Amino acid sequence: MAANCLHSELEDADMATRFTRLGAWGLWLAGAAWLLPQAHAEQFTIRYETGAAGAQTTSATFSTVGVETFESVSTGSGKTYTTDFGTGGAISATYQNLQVNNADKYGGANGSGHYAVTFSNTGYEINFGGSGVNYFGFWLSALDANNYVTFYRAGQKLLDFTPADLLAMVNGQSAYYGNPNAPFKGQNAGEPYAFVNFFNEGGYFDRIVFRQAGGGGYESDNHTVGFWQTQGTGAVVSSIQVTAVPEPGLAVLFGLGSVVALSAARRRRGA
Ligand SMILES: [Ca+2]
Ligand SMILES: [Ca+2]
Repeated sequence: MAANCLHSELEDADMATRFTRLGAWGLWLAGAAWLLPQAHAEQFTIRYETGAAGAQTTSATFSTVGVETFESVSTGSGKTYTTDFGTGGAISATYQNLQVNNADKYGGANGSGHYAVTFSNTGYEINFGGSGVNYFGFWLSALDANNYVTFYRAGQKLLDFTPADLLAMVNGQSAYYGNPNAPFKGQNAGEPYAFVNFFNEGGYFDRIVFRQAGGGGYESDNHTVGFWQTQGTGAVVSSIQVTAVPEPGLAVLFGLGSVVALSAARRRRGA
């Protein structure tokens, strides 16, 4: 009787171990499934500030936000520049191949200081540390049809924003045309000036590329980054559903990681 009891207790203990193992495997598989590459749809909403024509800052609100004004960057081209956007280190990024100019009729918030520009299709890029941010906004000055800005996450292109929609929206609104700032006020009257906001509503981005796909330049200032709470008072330019699919390289890496983890688990079980 006592022996039977002992046997039964041993069996119970064995069953409990098995269940624990099953549970652990279940958790592991769930974790692996979560890590495996999956297409993930998310929405970008793009707004331009309408509160006052000539607005050079955002009306959105944030849990964390910072602004790069380029005032501490010397003028010149081909620059690598790391900044925390004045966030005290909460958000940081490195600009590569950046050109910075003195304010002129094409750019420079408030008509003074420095601004960012590119004249090439290679352009310049901003690489964020960590998992990136879900908001980017900037004062887009002297907007032209060749201004392209592209958002990426983990090497995957999320959004290639062409200026056609924004140009169409401000077309005919004379308040947006020409430099709004003294001492260049009214100059370059054939091109609009507007503050543009990009809100990712379903995820983050960690790389932004500015490029000029033809003649002219892509001028901008007051690069604003952060984690948004409300989208402010701007008008919607477009709301675009994007699909992020991890790179094949990453998928292979995840797959390889799973195989390695499986063999390690098998070895541990066999030992
Ligand atoms: Ca500036
Ligand atoms: Ca331009």
